[in-house]
Amino acid sequence: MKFKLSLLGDQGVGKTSLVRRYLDDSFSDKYKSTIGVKISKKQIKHLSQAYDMVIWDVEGKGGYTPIPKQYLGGTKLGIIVVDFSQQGQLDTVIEHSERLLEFSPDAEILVALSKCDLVENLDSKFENFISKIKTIDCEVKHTGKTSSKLNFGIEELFDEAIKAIVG
Ligand SMILES: Nc1nc2c(ncn2[C@@H]2O[C@H](COP(=O)(O)OP(=O)(O)OP(=O)(O)O)[C@@H](O)[C@H]2O)c(=O)[nH]1
Ligand SMILES: [Mg+2]
Repeated sequence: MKFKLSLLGDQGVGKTSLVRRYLDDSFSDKYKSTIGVKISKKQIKHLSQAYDMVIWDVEGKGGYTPIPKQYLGGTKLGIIVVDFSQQGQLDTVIEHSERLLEFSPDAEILVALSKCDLVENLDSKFENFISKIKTIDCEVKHTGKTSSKLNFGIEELFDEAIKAIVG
């Protein structure tokens, strides 16, 4: 089975870094903004079934700036990346989920809280975020703490993503 996974979120939140860590276990402190979209593929196995995951790493856009329909259309899994070291995280989730669901109404949504290595009192902030996210309209299947820099939470996040569509 082949499916499309899209990463979306504001500029510079760490979408490309998540993909790079997941696909080739590397990280760079240098920031090179994605222009348009970068598509990668990964074959995965889940419960002895093989899947072709096509990852769309979409350029960061905030503030309801339009994103071409073909970037987000046909998405089975949407990972909304939120920089957890910055403010305004809940609004970001709402904004990007609305944008995704407009083009892919059946997409499952996950939230990746990125750059958690920079966050003090991470656990209490996480609890707080989880209680707030339950109050928003769209259904979020999973929210994970991640750091591409220190390499935590990423494998788990993609595992949860796959579980969200195959059970
Ligand atoms: N400390 C820390 N920095 C990170 C982490 N992930 C990414 N960064 C840094 O954040 C900057 C932006 O990372 P990118 O992965 O390029 O962000 P992006 O969301 O793909 O950006 P656009 O393509 O412009 O939308 C880079 O300088 C990264 O090194 C992280 O987990 N921790
Ligand atoms: Mg990028």
